[in-house]
Amino acid sequence: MKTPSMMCALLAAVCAVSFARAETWDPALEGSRYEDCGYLVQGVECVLFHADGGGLYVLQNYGSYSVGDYVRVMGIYDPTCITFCMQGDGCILENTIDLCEYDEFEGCGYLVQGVECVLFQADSGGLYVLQNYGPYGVGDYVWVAGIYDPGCFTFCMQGDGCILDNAIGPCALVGDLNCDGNVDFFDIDAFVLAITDPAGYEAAYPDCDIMLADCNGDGSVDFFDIEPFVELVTGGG
Ligand SMILES: [Ca+2]
Ligand SMILES: [Ca+2]
Repeated sequence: MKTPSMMCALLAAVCAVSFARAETWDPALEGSRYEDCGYLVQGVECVLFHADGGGLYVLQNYGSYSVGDYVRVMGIYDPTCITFCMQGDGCILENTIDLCEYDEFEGCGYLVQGVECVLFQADSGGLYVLQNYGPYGVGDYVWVAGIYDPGCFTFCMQGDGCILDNAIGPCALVGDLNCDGNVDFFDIDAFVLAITDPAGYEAAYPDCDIMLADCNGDGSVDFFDIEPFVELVTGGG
């Protein structure tokens, strides 16, 4: 096994190789600017940058970051660099390195059974592993808000990444007038009340949203919503 001091010596050697190349850098290659986020991972000989967009790179500059950190790297891509790392798809030279900010995710979707895990099938199209499922299970229609991590490592072996530190709750369903999470025949009485007596509806269902009776999505709750409501109830039941 390598000692820490040996590893430092090896890293220094990488820098020496990279700097040597940088000194003879061809300005014509300035166009190959590189920028991406990804994880720093432990390779066979070196710490490497595993980019979200694909590729495993040796960095000239690791800053104060180490294995496991999620970082944004900007530099110049050199596919032909020679290092002792013996793996990867080239080097990123003269690079800056900072913590990478994740995108936020918020949306509704169904929890579905995947090969290894329960997954979140978002209405917006992606299939995600959630960090927190709360009391919910397969078949539930839920609202999820959290941090989207496209490069997470899980044993689920499928999906488009993870949503971390997420909140999860029931998702408001159009037509769910008794707000029990389903659109079915039990919503009919509440729907009729909503369109005929809005004040009576608010009194009877103080925790529900009367706008969920706007089944044709025109912004008002009225008799024009009856036909699309019937379609929702009969189609969903
Ligand atoms: Ca309902
Ligand atoms: Ca309407």
